[in-house]
Amino acid sequence: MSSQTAKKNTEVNRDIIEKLQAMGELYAKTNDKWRAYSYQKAITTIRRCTHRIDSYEEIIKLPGIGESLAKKIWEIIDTGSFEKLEDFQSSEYMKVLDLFGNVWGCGPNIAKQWYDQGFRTLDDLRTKAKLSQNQQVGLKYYDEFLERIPREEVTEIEAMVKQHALALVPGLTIQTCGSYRRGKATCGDVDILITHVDGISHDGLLIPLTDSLKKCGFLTDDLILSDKYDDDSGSHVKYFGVCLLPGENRKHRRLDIIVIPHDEYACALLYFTGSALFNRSMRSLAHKYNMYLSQHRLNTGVIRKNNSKINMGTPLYTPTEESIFKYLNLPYRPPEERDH
Ligand code: DCP
Ligand code: MG
Ligand code: MN
Repeated sequence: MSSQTAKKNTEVNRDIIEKLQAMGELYAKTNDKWRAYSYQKAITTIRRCTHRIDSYEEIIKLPGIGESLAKKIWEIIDTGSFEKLEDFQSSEYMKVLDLFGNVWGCGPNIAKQWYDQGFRTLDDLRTKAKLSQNQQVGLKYYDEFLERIPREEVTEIEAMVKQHALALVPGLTIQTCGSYRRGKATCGDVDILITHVDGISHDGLLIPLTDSLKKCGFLTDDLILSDKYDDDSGSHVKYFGVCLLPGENRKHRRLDIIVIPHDEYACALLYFTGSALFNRSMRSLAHKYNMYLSQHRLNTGVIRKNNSKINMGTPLYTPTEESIFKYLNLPYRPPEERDH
């Protein structure tokens, strides 16, 4: 979770981290969660090393790195290559899993199922597989969804959503989160968070908003619309879909909109800004303080038994992101420093 030093240290062991990252991602694609997690843990540990790692003895002493992983790390340092990764990357199985896993909404389990059913190409899926609505949309825009969205275009998409939302309800707070708020030059999708300071005017906005955006042709396909209150007794409503800006040579882009009550704004903003990895670290830190951090709120005095909460505790007053960092005894980190 260190920020400035993390950048420098990533440089010193960059080749190791990149190879471990690639391997961890492949394991995630085969749904080998345990291995994917060990790789992620090893990466976090190595990122903290302030110098170039250069002996096997040193690796095996690092916390959380066992013998088998240590040997692989040493192979990378000693030979500059990682045979298992290369084998894995060039196997037909991995290539197909990778291809199928990039269909929006398709997890490793479905990718595996399709592989087991004998499918090998996207055309196989189009012609032979039984596809859900979402998978059909995912396939239709397969290439477009793999392309990153330039930051400037995210700003244009945000402007479009703002225009329609504010025409319905003046005074809404509309904030683009995700990788955009973290300052990235390109984004995978557009994540927009909407609330209203008066605490009530956000209610009932989502459907009229998406209707308005559909009418003008901006929203082209729906993926998920959940306008019921979700888990954790929160009251977020969300829309996941596909949008297309007017004009020549435009591409279909993934758009996520979440509408929330104002008293949950800071926790939702923190969650939706991410990164996912950063969120996980924040949550596990909260856990250590017997707190519980969700996209809705930060609770204190939580009692857990065998990892399940037997007492949910009480919500803390969280008017800003800064206040959440403070409760967790962390120095504030601006969005640009929340990749890890
Ligand atoms: N999020 C999370 N855990 C997940 C998925 C998402 O905590 N499993 C949170 C953190 C993310 C945010 O939601 O930053 C938005 O999710 P995205 O999938 O849109 O991720 P990013 O915007 O960070 O990256 P990208 O540029 O790929 O969209
Ligand atoms: Mg995003
Ligand atoms: Mn998103």
